[in-house]
Amino acid sequence: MQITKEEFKKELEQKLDSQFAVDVEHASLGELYSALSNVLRDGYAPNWRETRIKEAHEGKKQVYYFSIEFLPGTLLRSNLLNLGWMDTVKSALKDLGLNLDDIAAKEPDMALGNGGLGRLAAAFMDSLASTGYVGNGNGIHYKYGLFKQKFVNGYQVELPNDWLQKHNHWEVMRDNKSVLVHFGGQVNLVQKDNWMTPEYNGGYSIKAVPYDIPVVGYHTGIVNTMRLWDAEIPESEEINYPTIDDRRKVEDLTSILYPDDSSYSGRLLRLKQEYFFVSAGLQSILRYYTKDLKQNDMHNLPKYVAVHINDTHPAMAVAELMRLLVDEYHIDWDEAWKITVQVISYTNHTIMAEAMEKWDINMMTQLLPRIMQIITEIDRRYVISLTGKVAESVINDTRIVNNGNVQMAHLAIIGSHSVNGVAPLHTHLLETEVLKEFYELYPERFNNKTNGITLRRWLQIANPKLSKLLDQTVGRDWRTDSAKMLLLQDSYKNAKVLKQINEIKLENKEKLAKFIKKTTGITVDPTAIFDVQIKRLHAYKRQTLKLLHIIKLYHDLKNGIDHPKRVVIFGAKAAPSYTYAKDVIKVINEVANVINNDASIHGKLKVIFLENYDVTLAEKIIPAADISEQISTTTKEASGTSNMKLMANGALTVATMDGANVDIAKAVGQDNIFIFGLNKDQVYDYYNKHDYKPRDMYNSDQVMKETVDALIDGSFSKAANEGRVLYDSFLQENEEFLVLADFESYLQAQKKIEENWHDQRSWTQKALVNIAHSEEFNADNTVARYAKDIWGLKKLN
Ligand code: 26M
Repeated sequence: MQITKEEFKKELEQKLDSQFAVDVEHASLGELYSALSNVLRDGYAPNWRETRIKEAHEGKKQVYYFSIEFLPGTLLRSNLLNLGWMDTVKSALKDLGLNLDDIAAKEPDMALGNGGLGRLAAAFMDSLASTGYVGNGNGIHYKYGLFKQKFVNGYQVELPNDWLQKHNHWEVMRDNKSVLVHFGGQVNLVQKDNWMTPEYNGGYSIKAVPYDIPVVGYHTGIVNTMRLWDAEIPESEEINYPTIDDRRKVEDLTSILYPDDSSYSGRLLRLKQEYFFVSAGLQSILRYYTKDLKQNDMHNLPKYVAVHINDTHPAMAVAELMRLLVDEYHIDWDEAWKITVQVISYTNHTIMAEAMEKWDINMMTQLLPRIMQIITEIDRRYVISLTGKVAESVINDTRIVNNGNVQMAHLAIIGSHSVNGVAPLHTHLLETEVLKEFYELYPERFNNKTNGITLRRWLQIANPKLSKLLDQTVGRDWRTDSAKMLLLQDSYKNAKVLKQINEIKLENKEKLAKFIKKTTGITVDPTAIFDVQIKRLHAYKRQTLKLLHIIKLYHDLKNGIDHPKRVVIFGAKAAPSYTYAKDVIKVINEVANVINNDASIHGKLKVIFLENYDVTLAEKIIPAADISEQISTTTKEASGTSNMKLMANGALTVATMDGANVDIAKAVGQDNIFIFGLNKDQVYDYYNKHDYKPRDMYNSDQVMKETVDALIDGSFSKAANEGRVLYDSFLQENEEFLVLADFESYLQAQKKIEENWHDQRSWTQKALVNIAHSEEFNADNTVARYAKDIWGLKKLN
């Protein structure tokens, strides 16, 4: 539905009046946000209703994307953009003396995810709706999102993120679509009507209540649904929960998002969360299939439904779908198994062993007795099917139930028809190293789907000026057909375009500089190199390598060796229980303090660690970046996605040949990226031969020694203990992340960056090539490949 400026103004005034009894002039920004979002809701509501009717009517296959995390950030501007209202509303607000950005800043960031995995899920939602597919999200309606990060004396402090406190203006609670999820008790199988039927003794049910959040497609008229489940006490059981404390125990189930993205915790509540949203989601799918689509033959389920599991967190979907088919719909086991495997597909997001989920059998038996029975049966049949055909060791390594644990990745692989990695190198490592034995058993299941990003958010919304320049140089079509962005290369030698790219970058840097001043009090020079590393804090991502580079630069400057002016900007949250990552934060903050306050270096180097990195902050930082730091230990970063966002905004990448950096290098060519460090074979050589001796490197390299020693020689005395922890970690024999092994090579790459910086014209040309080729990482295309190769979807008419 389109709207004129005058219509919009009238609607806004009416909403302000009816909701708050104020006029535009007296409305607060919060009131304006609320009224504006309500006008917008009225705008897309008909599309949302019609999409549902169309779906049911056309009966096309739909994908359900199961993810324990969705990280959409804020939705006001993306809904405005996708509905086609952005320009009209911006200009109408301007007429009223208002600014959209000020109003949009009132929206709480919907941070229901940790990082890459959750953000990818949100990007896929947007891309499905924007390219014409019916795709549904299925997840958890967490009361508290990912913690808010503050620094106190340089230490990370975590505060609750009460994003719902101010009400989520987009969601609709649909009580009539609630389902019950059963936990605990005992199960006996009894013969009933010729069928082994489970009889439950004891246990309890929790009511799963869906909150539906619209996913507005870009100029498609499609509005899909992201369904997030909340836990409540079933009305019939209120009597069993007489106290507030009792009630709280139920509500706790969906209360917090686990803030760890790199190691599994084995906690009972997490297991409950996983089963809760999986069971609720599958029940609601089957209800739709039978009631709305009026299908009665479960054998046709794979023609209508694809269930995708985002990492192993929803892997219980395999067992739960089996339970529903066998116990509730009385489908024979073998038939049910075929259906299940055809319906389910799985994405792996990590090769880090400590992140592989496993659940204790006893815990699972107590919480989910029927699910544990089913998993045991799947495992038993799996073992039988391979006995005598492959080596016993292969069976033992790949079976689901082993050493008192349920291996969730094994359940996911055995129960899916498709297993994909998220970048070619990552998929290759899955096939040849991490999941080698599975790859030999099921080669046809493995495939790669390189990650992508939402260019709508990271260009159109975050960088409107660069977007406009693209309009002027390649035409507006790039906004729907990103391949058109490649045409920007025709302007490679166009002085005017190069100048505009430069000016836009400078304006974005000025804006960020103001933000930095406001939030940290520190003055930074917008003409300096803005060198950016933004991602979760993790040893393998090596914020520590950046830190060593900073210390090296500082030493040089103090010794009269000149460097171009540089502002290093970090954004990173550490998992609250990850002490090493927290030590890194403390050290960076104290190093920053010393450097930022050392007048003797004349402001040539500034180090800014911005608090509370989230999607909202990313939108401020990314358009202002000159350098994108992608410096993980080769083989460890499955893909990375900040690398893609930063290149799209014209930052040049300094990177190891890891994850999707490999593909970025291929896309832009060696001249337009700064590659350094060990390659995958060299890394695996160290791992296999156990002969990485960082202390020898340190002893034989004076520069390295001086740099690393600064961590313990009193230079940064406020982080003496934490500095020692880092120092020891770097020098440990066979240190897993090979920090010092890449030190020299990293310095070389940074030297090259400085040389290039002096030639501004050639720098901007490189930026231009990066912007043009970022189209290769458009999530719309990623989703198109999932839709075709894995899910078998057709677009809505
Ligand atoms: C698991 C159990 C308990 C608590 C938390 C978790 C958990 C949550 C998130 C584990 C891993 C989680 O995320 C991993 C992740 O974000 N991986 C990243 O996925 C991106 C999208 O594919 C990739 O680009 C990154 O390289 C990869 O690190």
